[in-house]
Amino acid sequence: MFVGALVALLAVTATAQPFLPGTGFLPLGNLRTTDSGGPYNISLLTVQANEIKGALAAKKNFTDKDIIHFLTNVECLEGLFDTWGTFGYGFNNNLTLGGPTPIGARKANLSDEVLPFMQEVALNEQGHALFTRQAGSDLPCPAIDFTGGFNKYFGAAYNLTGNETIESKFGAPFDPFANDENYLLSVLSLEELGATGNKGLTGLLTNPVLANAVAGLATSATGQATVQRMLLWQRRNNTVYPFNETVQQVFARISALRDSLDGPPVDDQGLVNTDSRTIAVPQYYVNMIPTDVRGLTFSRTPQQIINIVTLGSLDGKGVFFPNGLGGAINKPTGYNETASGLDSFPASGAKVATQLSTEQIGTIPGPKPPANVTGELDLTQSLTGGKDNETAATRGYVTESPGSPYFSNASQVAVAYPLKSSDASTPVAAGGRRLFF
Ligand SMILES: *[C@@H]1O[C@H](CO)[C@@H](O)[C@H](O)[C@H]1NC(C)=O
Ligand SMILES: *[C@@H]1O[C@H](CO)[C@@H](O)[C@H](O)[C@H]1NC(C)=O
Ligand SMILES: *[C@@H]1O[C@H](CO)[C@@H](O)[C@H](O)[C@H]1NC(C)=O
Ligand SMILES: *[C@@H]1O[C@H](CO)[C@@H](O)[C@H](O)[C@H]1NC(C)=O
Ligand SMILES: *[C@@H]1O[C@H](CO)[C@@H](O)[C@H](O)[C@H]1NC(C)=O
Ligand SMILES: *[C@@H]1O[C@H](CO)[C@@H](O)[C@H](O)[C@H]1NC(C)=O
Ligand SMILES: *[C@@H]1O[C@H](CO)[C@@H](O)[C@H](O)[C@H]1NC(C)=O
Ligand SMILES: *[C@@H]1O[C@H](CO)[C@@H](O)[C@H](O)[C@H]1NC(C)=O
Ligand SMILES: *[C@@H]1O[C@H](CO)[C@@H](O)[C@H](O)[C@H]1NC(C)=O
Ligand SMILES: *[C@@H]1O[C@H](CO)[C@@H](O)[C@H](O)[C@H]1NC(C)=O
Ligand SMILES: *[C@@H]1O[C@H](CO)[C@@H](O)[C@H](O)[C@H]1NC(C)=O
Ligand SMILES: CC(=O)N[C@H]1CO[C@H](CO)[C@@H](O)[C@@H]1O
Repeated sequence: MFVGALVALLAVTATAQPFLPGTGFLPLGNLRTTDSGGPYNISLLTVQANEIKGALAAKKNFTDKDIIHFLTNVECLEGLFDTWGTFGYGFNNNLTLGGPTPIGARKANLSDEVLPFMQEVALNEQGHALFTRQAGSDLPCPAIDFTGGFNKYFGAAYNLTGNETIESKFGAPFDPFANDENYLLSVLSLEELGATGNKGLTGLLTNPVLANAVAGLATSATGQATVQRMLLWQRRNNTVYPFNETVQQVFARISALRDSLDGPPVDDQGLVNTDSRTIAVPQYYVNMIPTDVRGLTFSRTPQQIINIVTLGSLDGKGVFFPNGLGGAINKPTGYNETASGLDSFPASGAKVATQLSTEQIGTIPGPKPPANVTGELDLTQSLTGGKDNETAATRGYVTESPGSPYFSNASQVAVAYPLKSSDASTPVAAGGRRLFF
């Protein structure tokens, strides 16, 4: 029966071209397997455990179809912004299914150094929207506002309150299409919501075919974001109009804003690591791939994403989505608020401020060149739990007993090829250093 179902599934999949929006959903539980190799000790994977707990709470009784519908909203936002900015036009009607042209949509003023990369990103994003259609989403793209959206979003990153706008504060509105810097900052602001949000969905989709596809969305978005970070890094000292701050400073504000809107976890990161506690690279190292201390990318729940793109709007409307998101997953609130851990985020449903405020991020120190050997030693010390003084050596999430090893020595992993040591007495292992933890 299982084999029969699989063959039938493959046959349907292989002949399902062209797709018919609104069809093609698979029954729940297809191809589920169980694993008898465990139990596994995941007690050290606190970041991942919290992400999954929060995500399961967020999933409630939403179906795979609801998740695919949610993805239509965010892939329309990203894909339309990238396609308009790069090519000067939007999706064809098979992708929008009648959704309107976003407010403020136009071709961006991009240099030849940036344009080819953004073309690749835009075409990838169109593909992502196509995936949601082929997976059965029949929701039209929602109403989207690029002009108001980016002005409110960047305004919030500058902590503008009340009637204050970017125009009233800085003398001109923010134009996301104005030049390489403004466009890249805007694209990356959204890209990493896709990267983290899509990853967060992979463990929640009941159907593994859909989960596999959404893992592809997440890895693709992460790759795109890394290219964008690199392009921004190369322009990090350029002044951003109208803020009169550098690219690096403006992006640090965006990162702090996103982190303040996604609840307790400290996950969002700037172009340089300025928070030594929670990240795989030492302080002031370049940070093209934001990860936890294990080098694993982060996840966000749909509700966290909605809280970010609507700046904590309780009804899920405003900023980029003037009429809200289509489908059942359309509010920042709505999951079990009595469960423990991150499950309760956001407790009140409102904008949640956490560890990194825009005030704290304030002035960004200039990037220091990577200090090779020092950093390597810091990493070694932190992984083995030695010399933990809550600076570069303090990573991980156990803070109650500073100084004690956070990592056990239950396992080991090779993390790097040996670097030349400035200290002649420090032995360097051949063929990769094995760190015990
Ligand atoms: C839209 O889809 C229909 C059928 O699914 C197809 O015939 C048509 O060529 C598509 N249009 C475009 C512009 O891709
Ligand atoms: C489950 O779904 C139904 C129908 O959509 C809804 O009325 C109900 O409130 C949901 N229950 C929970 C706990 O989310
Ligand atoms: C915002 O502007 C409106 C009218 O333009 C005014 O009534 C209101 O008092 C202003 N609010 C603040 C906080 O300045
Ligand atoms: C396009 O961007 C370049 C480089 O930033 C700038 O010099 C030029 O003024 C911009 N053109 C327009 C029309 O905005
Ligand atoms: C921009 O900031 C610099 C200092 O960082 C300052 O010297 C300059 O006057 C500012 N320019 C404008 C137009 O405000
Ligand atoms: C919320 O979670 C708590 C703890 O896991 C559970 O006891 C309670 O039944 C849940 N409530 C709902 C409405 O699912
Ligand atoms: C934002 O501005 C308000 C006053 O308008 C101030 O009280 C608050 O501390 C500021 N927050 C940050 C994070 O800068
Ligand atoms: C940016 O400025 C720093 C000094 O603050 C300098 O070391 C670096 O070379 C500059 N990088 C670029 C790409 O302009
Ligand atoms: C923390 O430990 C590192 C490595 O031992 C050392 O270089 C640094 O000075 C220490 N910082 C503080 C504030 O103790
Ligand atoms: C799981 O690993 C943690 C940390 O290494 C250890 O303290 C704990 O005893 C382990 N649990 C089991 C059941 O092995
Ligand atoms: C492993 O951990 C145990 C208990 O924490 C400790 O006694 C032992 O020395 C450690 N072994 C190594 C190789 O670090
Ligand atoms: C490329 C680089 O950063 N090299 C540095 C490695 O570390 C030594 C000692 O701190 C420095 O002298 C090098 O400049």
